[in-house]
Amino acid sequence: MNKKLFSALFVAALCFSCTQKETAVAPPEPVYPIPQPKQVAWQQMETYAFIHFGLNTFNDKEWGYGDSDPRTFNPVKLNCEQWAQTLKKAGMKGVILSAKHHDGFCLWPFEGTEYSVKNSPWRDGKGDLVKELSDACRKYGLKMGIYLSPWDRNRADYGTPSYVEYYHAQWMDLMTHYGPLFEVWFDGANGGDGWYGGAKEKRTIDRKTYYDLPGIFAALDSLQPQAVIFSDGGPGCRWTGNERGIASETNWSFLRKGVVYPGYPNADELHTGHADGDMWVASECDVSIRPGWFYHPEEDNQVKSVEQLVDIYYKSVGRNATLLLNFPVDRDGLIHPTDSACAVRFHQEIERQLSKDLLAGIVPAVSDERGKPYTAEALTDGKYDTYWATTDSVSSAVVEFKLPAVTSADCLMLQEYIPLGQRVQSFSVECLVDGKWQPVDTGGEVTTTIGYKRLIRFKRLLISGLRIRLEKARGPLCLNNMALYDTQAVVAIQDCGD
Ligand code: FUL
Repeated sequence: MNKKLFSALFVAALCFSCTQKETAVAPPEPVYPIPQPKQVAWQQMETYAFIHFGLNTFNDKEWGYGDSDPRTFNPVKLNCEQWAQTLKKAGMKGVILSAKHHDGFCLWPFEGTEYSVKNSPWRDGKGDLVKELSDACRKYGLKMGIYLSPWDRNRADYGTPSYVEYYHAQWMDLMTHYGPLFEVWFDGANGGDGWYGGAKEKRTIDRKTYYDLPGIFAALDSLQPQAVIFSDGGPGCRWTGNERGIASETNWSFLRKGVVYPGYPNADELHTGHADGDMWVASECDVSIRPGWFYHPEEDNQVKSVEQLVDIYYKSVGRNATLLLNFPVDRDGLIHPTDSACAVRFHQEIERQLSKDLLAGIVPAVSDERGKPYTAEALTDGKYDTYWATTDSVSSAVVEFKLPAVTSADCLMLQEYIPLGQRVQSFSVECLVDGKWQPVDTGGEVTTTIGYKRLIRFKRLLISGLRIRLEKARGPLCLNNMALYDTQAVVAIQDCGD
């Protein structure tokens, strides 16, 4: 390049960056607590699967006592690729396997115990289910997670320090041999009666201290830094307080430090989160596609319908939580065809209902705007990382959309830009119907928090405008996306029984 051309380009670049400086304003300050980037990535997964499988499957149990014979574990057609393909088709982004449930039976050949797949007829005792599933996940692009029950009703030393060493060693093994884990699950149900090496007694432990969870969490942080740690109280994500897959309408992604521990008795607090919490611990909704977590043939006709699953989706993902949907793998070692059909059709139905965003590309009028690049355009540009924000002193605003034509609508989607915190405490929605603004009928669903995502279903209306009043927030507003749908625009997917 000749010198003249170089200096001309240099001056042009300088001028461009000066203009940028003049027009771009500073981003809003975060409002704490805020999520770690891995917690944002985890929430963006939205739906992922649970698999409960083990000796319970073959012995018709939910909570095995710890004495079922390992020789009864024989899933002759087991095929993790069938699981992965099904889950992929059902829109799941990952899968968490019960590597060991309360009965203590290990689905991988852990060297610290004889109570594992190595003493079963499956693959002549040479199988490793954790490996087979992690290979299938890699092949089909699913993330892998592990559930490892702290409570172990098989171990003779449960309740003593040596069991804690054993439990830590199990985690070390799982952390170091099966690739990256996106989530690790610490169940709150623990302690009580069990076989315990033949003692057959009740053992209680101090849930707060016995397992030395901080020690395991530290190892996880260094060996699996991307893994989000689930327990009743986090630190990565928290139980939503029920096993029905339903999050609270008011759902804060915060907990107060040092309050909640595994087995915490106050489920209501877990349900709403602590509005004044100082830790980011978003809620996860776990629910089984059947009544039980494990497979029972008599539940073959009790698989949740597409309609029930869709409702669960709106009440979990649509209320600032993730959905962890459980599949009880059957005695052949496969996801049962009914479960598979219902889950796939559920996903197709959600895709159908939320396929056409009626606000795409429409720039709303806003009562306040921070300045470039935090302008109203960002709300409907379909990008996650661009957002509209208000000026520092403003924590309420009105966002108004004019629609190009009268259209029917019945569902609104709102997203706060959570990397900067969760802020909105209250909002309301109005529609322009026959030239008059009227509040939408949400059927009683309260419009308080938004968080990562809120889906508000309302009575279907023919509308020409939409107004969202963001009434109260913990700081200036930062929202990255808004969308509007007519979920009944196209004929619904048939239910799985049809
Ligand atoms: C509970 C357990 O006791 C159930 O068996 C199941 O594993 C569920 C996901 O968590 O606490």
